[in-house]
Amino acid sequence: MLRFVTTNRHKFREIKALAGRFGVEIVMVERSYPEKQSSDLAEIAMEGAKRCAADLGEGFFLEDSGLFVGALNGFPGPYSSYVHSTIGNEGILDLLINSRDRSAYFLSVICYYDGEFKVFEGRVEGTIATECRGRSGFGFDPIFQPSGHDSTFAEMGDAKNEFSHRRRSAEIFFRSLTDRV
Ligand code: ITT
Repeated sequence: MLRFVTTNRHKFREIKALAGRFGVEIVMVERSYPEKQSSDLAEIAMEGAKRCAADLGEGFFLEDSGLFVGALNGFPGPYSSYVHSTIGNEGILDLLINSRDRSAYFLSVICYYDGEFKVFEGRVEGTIATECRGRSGFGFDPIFQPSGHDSTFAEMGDAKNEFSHRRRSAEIFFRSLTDRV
């Protein structure tokens, strides 16, 4: 049984579904941890895990993720949670109103502690839609359209979990666990 330290129930739900495919059971440990200020998500995840390791011991992981918008030089990136709760999806759409470059990507970094700190990354490329579309998912899902698809993540329902950034980081992570058995 692995512990996933997060306050975000959507992230937990997505990762739990993926863990099940590898026969890995996870439980949510709902707690926040201080997030280091850095432009590097891996560094933020690693520092967060170090803080948690002191009292959680071995056998837990956490995940740091963000939306990186090309025309905004990677903003909001590590500030995604704060930016979503302040200016939200409409705020990002407004910032891009005159922009022809609508490229963006989502990045997910998992840090697992089993006595050592191990990092697993997943990334998905896409574009920022011109309006919010869809009602499923969370965060920036209504404005993110993954490359090769006509729908936003929020229009895809559970299909998002087939090729999202989180799917990619989690799959490498869970595979590394099951490969060892
Ligand atoms: P924890 O740190 O407690 O796990 P959090 O929501 O604060 O939860 P992050 O610090 O990693 O998580 O912030 C990531 C933010 O990026 C998240 O709150 C969303 O606004 C956005 N985000 C990340 N993954 C996303 C996804 O799959 N779909 C939509 N938005 C996403």
